[in-house]
Amino acid sequence: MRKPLADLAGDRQLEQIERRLFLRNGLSLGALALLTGCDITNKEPIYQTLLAMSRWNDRVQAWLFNPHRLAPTFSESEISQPRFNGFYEPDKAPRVDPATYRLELSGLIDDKRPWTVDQLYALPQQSQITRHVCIEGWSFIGKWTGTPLRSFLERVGADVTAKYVGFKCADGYYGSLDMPSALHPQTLVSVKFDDEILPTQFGFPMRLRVPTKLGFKSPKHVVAMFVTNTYPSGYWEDRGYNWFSGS
Ligand SMILES: Nc1nc2c(c(=O)[nH]1)N[C@H]1C(S)=C(S)[C@@H](COP(=O)(O)O)O[C@H]1N2
Ligand SMILES: [Mo]
Repeated sequence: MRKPLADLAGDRQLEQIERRLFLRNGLSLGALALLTGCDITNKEPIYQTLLAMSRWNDRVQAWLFNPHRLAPTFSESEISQPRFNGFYEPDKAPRVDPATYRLELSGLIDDKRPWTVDQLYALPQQSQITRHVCIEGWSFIGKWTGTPLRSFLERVGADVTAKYVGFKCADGYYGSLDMPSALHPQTLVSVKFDDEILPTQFGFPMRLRVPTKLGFKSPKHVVAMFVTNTYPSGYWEDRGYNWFSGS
């Protein structure tokens, strides 16, 4: 079989381009994931490019995958204008009542008692300033505060040898993470944005923040969390996006 063009370009050269693009601009990861969603069926020259891109995406992900590798962090002065995204207009973001809100736990978790907003706020918190990258091709740098998902999972006695952590949201959105990503030190159960209680549009009362992955992997308005060995998929994954989508 003939080698694809990407191989002819030489692995080293490709690796350098990969590295440069990724380091220069987190958007390349989103752009790549988007490209790989394309149905490559014809033999146009673009086919070779897309094929290379698709291999490239997998390779970037494999290269990036390291449970100890940290997403870049930034300083307060680098914080930029936030941007809303959802599968609806911003004014349709769900209004969760903090008085009746409960985070429901299920699956491979010992202590399944639901959590109130106040209980979530009482958890030890840490802040991080990271870049949020949407697959649509935009990003911003923001500050999120909360407790590491790892500590939360340990506290409720989750089986951290299980494969997945799944999330259900107040707006019907849903998503999931592989356990190593869930246990990554920067994966936060976030209750604040920009030092304030999470605004409605940005996920009140609790959202995940997963800076090692594309934005759609960070569910907002989380109302249920479960640990499972059965692949839970996600809203955008069911519409063709790559599940791993990050490092
Ligand atoms: N509940 C819920 N979570 C969601 C979404 C959504 O539509 N509903 N959109 C995802 C996508 S595609 C992105 S880019 C981010 C947007 O988060 P932001 O509004 O804080 O920028 O949330 C993700 N989490
Ligand atoms: Mo997104």
